[in-house]
Amino acid sequence: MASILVINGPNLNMLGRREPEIYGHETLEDIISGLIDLADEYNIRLFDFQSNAEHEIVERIHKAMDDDTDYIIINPAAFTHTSVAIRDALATVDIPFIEVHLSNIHKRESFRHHSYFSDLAEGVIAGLGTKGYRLAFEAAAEKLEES
Ligand code: CA2
Repeated sequence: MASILVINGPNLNMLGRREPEIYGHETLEDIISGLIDLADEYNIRLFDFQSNAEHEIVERIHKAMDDDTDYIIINPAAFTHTSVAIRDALATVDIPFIEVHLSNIHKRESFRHHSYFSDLAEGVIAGLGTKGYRLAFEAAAEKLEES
């Protein structure tokens, strides 16, 4: 059975509780439960991980090599714009990944316009809210079916 790992970075555990005008009303638990249903439909094993700590995300990405993760969907949140360490971890494990953002980072402050991940990602989705996770999951699942 193929496996997809969904990683969410700092503060995304607060989704649905603050700033709904930017990030919407759905909680992270809602997003993950929607992805669990999709994973069942595609017969894919879903791993999910959220952390507010950079080193924990780096370590979870390393672990993805040992648990035979086939694809990663990652919203690195604020680390998108700062983390060479998470970028290097993704490059090291060499597992294909899709970068997801709830908001359109290009419509926001200029410091959000640069991502340390986009040039390594198989695809980037931004600005489509929580639907972006489902689209990323379907794209990853279909790639895995093809391979
Ligand atoms: O749009 C996205 O998904 C972001 O990755 C979200 C990050 C932000 O730093 C990126 O520039 C774009 C922030 C996540 C913070 O999440 C919160 C959720 C609810 C309330 C407060 C923060």
